[in-house]
Amino acid sequence: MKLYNWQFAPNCRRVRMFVLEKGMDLPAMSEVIGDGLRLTPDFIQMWPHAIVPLLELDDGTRFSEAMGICRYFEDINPEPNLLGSTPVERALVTMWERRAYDEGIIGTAEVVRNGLEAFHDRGLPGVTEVVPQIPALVERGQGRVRRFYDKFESQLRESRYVASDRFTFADITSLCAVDFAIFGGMPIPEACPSVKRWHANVSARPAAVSSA
Ligand SMILES: N[C@@H](CCC(=O)N[C@@H](CS)C(=O)NCC(=O)O)C(=O)O
Repeated sequence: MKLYNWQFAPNCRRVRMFVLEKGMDLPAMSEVIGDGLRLTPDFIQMWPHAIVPLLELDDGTRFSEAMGICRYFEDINPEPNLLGSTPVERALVTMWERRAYDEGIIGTAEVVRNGLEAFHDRGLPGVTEVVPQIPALVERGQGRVRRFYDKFESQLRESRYVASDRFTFADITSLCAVDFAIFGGMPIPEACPSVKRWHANVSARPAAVSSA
């Protein structure tokens, strides 16, 4: 089994942290970022979807999408459960994990991909042709991340963890989202003390430290 990885990328960290929380060893990893923070030509030729994380099984089956990869790891190694152990908990984990991805990670991606010179002409991931940056998306992304922080503040005022009374994949994606937002110049606002408390708590987990 091989995990095609970009160490800095938040979506790859979602998978690395999930595997470590499972108590599994990380699969063999192949770093796919070359010059100028670009996927290497060899990787794109092998995987024209041009996106990581990508998992390759020993029989040659390949699949990307962090959620799909983590679902595979949960199925082959069910404990500790991270995707929900009842129909209701699974639905809640899916909902909060998706919100963290759509609002936190994608909101920050809008800011970074449309604002940083390193992503000039690469406004979208998973696309190999030129995609010009749209500067107006920086402000829109910042608004999205502000709403993400507000929504998670309300939730974490009521709950120790994001989706449940225990740690789940929703916390993993939320942590990756917050750390990516911090990198993108959007630290946790002072008005979000519950997010700060939760962030300090989950950041201290060994899997959080080792996956960073
Ligand atoms: N929906 C995908 C998103 C994956 C994604 O956006 N990956 C980024 C890194 S975080 C990527 O492959 N970027 C390639 C590039 O920028 O060329 C998932 O959840 O795994």
